[in-house]
Amino acid sequence: MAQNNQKVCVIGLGYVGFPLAVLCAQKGYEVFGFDRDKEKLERVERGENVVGEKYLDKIIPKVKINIICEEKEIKNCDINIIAVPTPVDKKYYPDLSFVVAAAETVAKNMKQGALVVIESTINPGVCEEVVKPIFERAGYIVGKSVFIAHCPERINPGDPKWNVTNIPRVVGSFEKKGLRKALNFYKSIISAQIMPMGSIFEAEAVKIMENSFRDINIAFVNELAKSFALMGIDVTNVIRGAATKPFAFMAHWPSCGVGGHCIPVDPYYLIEKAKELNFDHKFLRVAREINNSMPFYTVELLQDALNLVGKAFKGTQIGVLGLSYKANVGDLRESPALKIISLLKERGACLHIFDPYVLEKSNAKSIRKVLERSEALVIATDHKEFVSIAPGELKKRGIKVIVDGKNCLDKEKILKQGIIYKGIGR
Ligand code: SAJ
Repeated sequence: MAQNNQKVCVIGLGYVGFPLAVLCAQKGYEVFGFDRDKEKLERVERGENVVGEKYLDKIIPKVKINIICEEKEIKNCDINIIAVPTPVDKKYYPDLSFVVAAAETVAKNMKQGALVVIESTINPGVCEEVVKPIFERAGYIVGKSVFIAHCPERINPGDPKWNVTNIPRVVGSFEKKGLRKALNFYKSIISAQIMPMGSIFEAEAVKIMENSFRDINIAFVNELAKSFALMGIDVTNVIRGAATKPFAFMAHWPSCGVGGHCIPVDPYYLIEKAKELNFDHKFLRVAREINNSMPFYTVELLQDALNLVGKAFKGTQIGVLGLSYKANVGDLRESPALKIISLLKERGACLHIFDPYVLEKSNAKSIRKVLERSEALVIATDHKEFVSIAPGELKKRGIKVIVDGKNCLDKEKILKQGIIYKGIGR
C-alpha cells in the first residue's frame, strides 16, 4: 500500500504508464499523470481506459488520476516514473529523444530528494550516460538530492493473465538509498517478486537480454521454417515434437514477421551500444536480418502459389487479413503486415485489407467483403476472428490461394477444399 502519503507522477500514459498510474492510485497513492498528448490527458481525466486493457475496466471507475496541466506541478511529487517510448528510427538506430525530453522535464521541475524511475526499455549505460547528466546539469546530486533507478517495464499487451499487478520486476540504482526507495515503492504496489539488481547497468541489461532472447529464438525457427520447407517438412510439427522434451526447450513459432514495440526493437539498443565499445553482436544482427526477411519470404510464397494458378501479382485481387502485429490487439507498431502490404502494392496487386481491431486502416468492411473480392488471401495476423473462418466458406467465395502468415488456419481442411495452402514452414 501507499507509503506515508507519497505522491506519484507518471510521465507517459501509454500501455506502460497508464496501467501503472491506475495501479498506484488503486494502492492509495495520490497520482498525477503527465503526457504530451493533451487529448489523451482529457480521456484519462474522463476516466477512459486509454489502453483498452480489459482488466483495468473494473479498477478505473474506483480510482482518481490527477492530470498535470503544467509541468511545474511535478514538484509536488515524491516519485517520478518515466514510461515513454524508446523506438528505433528508420535505420534501426535507438531513439532516446522521448526519454531525454521526459528526464529534462522532470529535472526542471522536480522537488529535491525525489525518486526518478525509468521504466522505458533502455540499453546498459543510458542511465549513467544520458539520464544522470541531465539531473546533474540541473544541479542535483545523485544519491542525495535525486535518486535514480531503473525498473524495466514488462507489459505484454492483451495478455489475459500477466499484467502490471502481478508480473515480477527487477530494479537497479546507482546507490543503496535509491535502490531501497525504488524497492519499497514497487513492493508497495506489486505482489510479485521485485528483484534488486547489483547495479543500474544490470537492470538495464535484464530487459534487453530477455527480449533479445525472444528475438533470436523466433529467428531460429524462422530459419528452420525456410530450410524445412525445402525438405517438405512441416516445422510446426517438429517444434511440437521437440516441445515434448520437458526440459531445456522452449517453443517459438515461425511467422510472417516479428512486430511490436519490444522484440524487433530492443536488440538494436544492445547492438548499437556494443558497437560503441567495438563489439559486434553478430548473432543479434543476423537474428534481426532473418526476422526482417520474413515479410519478403511471405510475399515470395504468395508469388509461387499464384504462379501455380497462372496468376501474377499485377491486377490480382488479394485479400490481406490482419494489420496488427499481434493477435487480438490493434497495434501497428513494426507490424510485418504493413511491410507485406507495401511489397504487394509495389508489385501491382489489388488489395482488400481488413483488421477488426484496426478498422480505420482497413479498406474492406468485413472478412466477408475481403473473401468476396479476393482470389488469393494472406493471413498476416492470427486474430481469433480469422482463425474461425470455415474452409468451406473460403472455397465458396472463390479463394484459390492462401498464404497463412501465422500458421493459424487448418491446413489439411483447406487443402481438401482444393485451395493451394502455404504456411510459414508448413
Ligand atoms: N512472434 C513470432 N513467433 C513467436 C512469438 C512471437 O513470430 O514464437 C511474433 C509475434 O507475432 C509478434 C512479435 O513476434 O509479431 C512479438 O510478439 P510477442 O508475443 O513477443 O509480443 P510483444 O511484442 O507484445 O512482446 C511482449 C514483450 N513484453 C515486454 O517486452 C515487457 C515480451 O518480452 C514478451 O515475451 C511477450 O510480450 C510475450 O511473451 O508475449
